[in-house]
Amino acid sequence: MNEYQLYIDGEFCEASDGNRFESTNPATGEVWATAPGATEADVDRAVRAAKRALTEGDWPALTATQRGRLLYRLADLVAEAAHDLGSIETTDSGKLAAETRAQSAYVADYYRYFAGLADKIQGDTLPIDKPDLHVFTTREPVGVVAAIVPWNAEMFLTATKVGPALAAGNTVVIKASEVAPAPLLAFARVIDEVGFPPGVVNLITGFGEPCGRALTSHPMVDKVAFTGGVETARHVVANTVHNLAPVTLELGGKSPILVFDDADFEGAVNGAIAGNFGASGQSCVAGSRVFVQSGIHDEFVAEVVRRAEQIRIGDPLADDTQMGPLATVAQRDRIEDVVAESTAQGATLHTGGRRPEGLDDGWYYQPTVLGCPDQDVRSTRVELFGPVMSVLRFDTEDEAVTMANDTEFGLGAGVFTRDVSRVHRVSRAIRSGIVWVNTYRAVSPIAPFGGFGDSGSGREAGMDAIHEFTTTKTVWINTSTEPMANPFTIR
Ligand code: TXE
Repeated sequence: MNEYQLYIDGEFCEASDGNRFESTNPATGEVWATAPGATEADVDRAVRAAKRALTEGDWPALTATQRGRLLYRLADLVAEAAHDLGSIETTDSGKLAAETRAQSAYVADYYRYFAGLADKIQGDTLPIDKPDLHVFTTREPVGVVAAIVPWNAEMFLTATKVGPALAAGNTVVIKASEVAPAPLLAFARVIDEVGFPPGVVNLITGFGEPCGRALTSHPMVDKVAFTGGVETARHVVANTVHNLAPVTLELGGKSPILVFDDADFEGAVNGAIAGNFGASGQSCVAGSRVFVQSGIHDEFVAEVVRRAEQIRIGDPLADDTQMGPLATVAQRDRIEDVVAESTAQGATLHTGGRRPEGLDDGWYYQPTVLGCPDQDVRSTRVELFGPVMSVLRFDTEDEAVTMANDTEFGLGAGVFTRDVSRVHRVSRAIRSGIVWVNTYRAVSPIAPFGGFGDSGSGREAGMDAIHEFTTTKTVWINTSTEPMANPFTIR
């Protein structure tokens, strides 16, 4: 059994009430680790440590370049630990080791990108409309950041918050998901090795109640960066009524992939496969509504089904596995319910829709392709967070765009076509934070990431992320040789 600890104020510790909860390996259904569930008192201690570190001690005295150096060191240590951190993430969340290890290694590039930005965060000098005044702005850290991270890409979703937050001089309390707390609690050892002043980075875990609630409503929290589901986001936003902290929300979606008759067929099939079955479909940018133009619709469905049926499902730690289990049994139960409801509503089950044979211990589900007559079918409406592709037919470009935009979400979109004018028309018309053309699921530290509508607000990555974690200070300096005028003397 692996026993993890919280990391508060530079020390590893247990929860104040001594309680621990169990974490299950989704590939086997067996408990493999335990973690302390942070209490309100633990949350309070972590936030106070972060508050102290923000204004006292070594952290606020560092130059921006020195902060950047610490982030470079973090990047190097993450790169060294990538294989082990990836294995822990796979064991705890069921996500494929090939993905978690590669993602942990790429996470180092996120820290490097933000390390480089640390001393490039600058304000403006203003050509002010008054004599004898010199006015300039600086970008200041917002303060104590609460970073709430789900289980589906933990190292990555932590880097997109912690990288820009630290580069800008903030301090952070990271809350790891109770579904898979181990990777981030293991990451605390890497944080400890970097040598940040105590309290700059704190790592806790626990359930929404009390841990998530206590953290997001804490009066000393100045900013909340949240990735998770829409319903939880509503609680988070409601909690911030207590501290009025601005909130960045990254909430997943029901992203469309539009495949036109003139598309490169192989590329479009690969886009749909990657968008739906990569990470067992447990990806916020899953392209789970695939719209295919009539001319190639039947051929496309046949090929996608053939490819889905070839996917090797199994132990996510094994090198030759292509798809692992779902992260929780509740997740699989819900997918089964929605697929059953969708077929009852008239969807055709082209393939999948069942648990794979011989993998009874873990929470596995077959790659599934549903042919949907319209978007009244439930699988086209709700985020399933599983390997379920809903395919719909369209005739005209306008029809495709209208159908693609018929959703509350707006995170990603894929467009597959060879027509360059259509590329511009369609990517302009689609309401989503990201559009991929003839590719899908690409991310980079350099490119802003985030959504429209119920997919969230604010942007992670790129220079935009720095703006999310800084606030403007305006400095007015009287340069006159005369003292400031008496406000009650009328001239
Ligand atoms: O996420 P939750 P869950 C979607 C996906 C999935 C659904 C539910 O559709 O099926 O959300 O997943 C913490 N105050 N996404 O239940 O509940 C919680 O402890 C503060 C999309 O796993 O949103 C965890 O650390 N925090 C997605 C985090 O919120 C609270 C990724 C996320 O958990 C809280 C994951 C509270 N009151 C799920 N209650 C994406 N955008 O990629 C819970 N939490």
